[in-house]
Amino acid sequence: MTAFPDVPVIQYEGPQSDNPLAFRWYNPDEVIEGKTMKDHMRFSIVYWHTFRGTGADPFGPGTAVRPWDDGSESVENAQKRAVVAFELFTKLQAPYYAWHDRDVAPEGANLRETHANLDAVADVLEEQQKATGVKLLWGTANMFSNPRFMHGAATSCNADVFAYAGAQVKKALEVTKRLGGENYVFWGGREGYQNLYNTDMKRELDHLAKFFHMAVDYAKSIGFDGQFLIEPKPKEPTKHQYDSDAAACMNFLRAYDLDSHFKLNIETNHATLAGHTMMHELDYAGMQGGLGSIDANTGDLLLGWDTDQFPTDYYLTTQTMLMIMKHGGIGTGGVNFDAKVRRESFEPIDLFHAHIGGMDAFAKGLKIAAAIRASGELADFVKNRYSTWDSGIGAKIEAGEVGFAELEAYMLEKGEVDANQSGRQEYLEHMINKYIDRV
Ligand code: XLS
Ligand code: NI
Ligand code: NI
Repeated sequence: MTAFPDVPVIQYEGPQSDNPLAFRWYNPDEVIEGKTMKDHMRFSIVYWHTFRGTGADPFGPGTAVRPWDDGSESVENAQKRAVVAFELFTKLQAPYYAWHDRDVAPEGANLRETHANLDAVADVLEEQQKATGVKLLWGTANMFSNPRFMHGAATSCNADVFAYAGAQVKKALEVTKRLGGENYVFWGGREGYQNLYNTDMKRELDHLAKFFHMAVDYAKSIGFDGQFLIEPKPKEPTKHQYDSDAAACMNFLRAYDLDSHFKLNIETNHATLAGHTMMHELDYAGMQGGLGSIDANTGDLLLGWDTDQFPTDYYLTTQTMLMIMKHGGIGTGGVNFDAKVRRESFEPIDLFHAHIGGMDAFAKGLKIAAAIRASGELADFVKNRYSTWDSGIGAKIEAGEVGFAELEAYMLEKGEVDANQSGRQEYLEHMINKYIDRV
């Protein structure tokens, strides 16, 4: 049985290929800076958008044609779907995938039944992982769809909801461990507020931290040694999400003594919703030692919500790979396509076009970034721009040898600052184009 009879295993054919079902740039075994493309990217496909997305929007129902799915919430349907998912992962040569507990298995009549459903589907996932070699990048728990989570999960005003969420994450951690998951992610879901009149923000944040500490303790007790990740997002579904951006997350982690256990999973469309670029969020997380993984998508700059589109923009992928390489790589994380095909792209084949385009855009971004790094042109410019800090008064300031009194004495003697140099933004933007042209 095959769900995609007309799709072969996608192969690298090179930039001149006109075959839409081939990679033009993603060549898994090609070595760049001493590492294969496969290991640089660690591509991952998400279960939720790709296998549970229907294309429904607030104005109409789903449009997606998915012949393998009978549309029911049965365990049997979920198990069949899992087999199809691995056919797609394999045909795209994606080494990893990621899920929420509720994507892979349906909720039962009670928690006991829900746990059993998850186990029953995990049996198939485990079997498929073994048969194909595809691995689990991360697991997570959906603590935002069910109405019980209307006020949040760990930050709910209702203590029972916190307890339910704890039980759910306990199970999700066990299944993630069973499937060899390399990370475990917390995206905030409904952890935030719609208004402050009814919200005790301090109490909610204390609870959130307590929840994370419980997760760390439980992971330790079962021997799960995957990396914990928090996924910043500023808004949607709530008006203010507590994990609003990389800086807010790092502050939260430090304030509650969680920074040694958590890193960040940075998502492009969340960065732009926060009023930042992906490059900014990656550089910030990286310089704080908190860069763990990325959710690779893009937004539509004319739309103000999380559109989760597949990335094809070389500037975006170049900047992303420049930052990842600058900060020493993605570790146990990956380039995870938290992206969905448009409602109008309703055919199964669109899932392939979408991922091939995203993987190729990242592969080319990696090559461009490597070329920029190899020439040293950009790094030299930046180094030179800060050269006044390498000797003289700059070096003394950095070394902590002087205070305001010495600075005053220095400036009284000198009278005026040395001339400033141009930032050369336009020169640099044009220079980056040179590498995009040449790769
Ligand atoms: C939502 C998030 C979500 C997480 C996983 O905006 O991106 O998909 O990645 O819960
Ligand atoms: Ni995401
Ligand atoms: Ni998102």
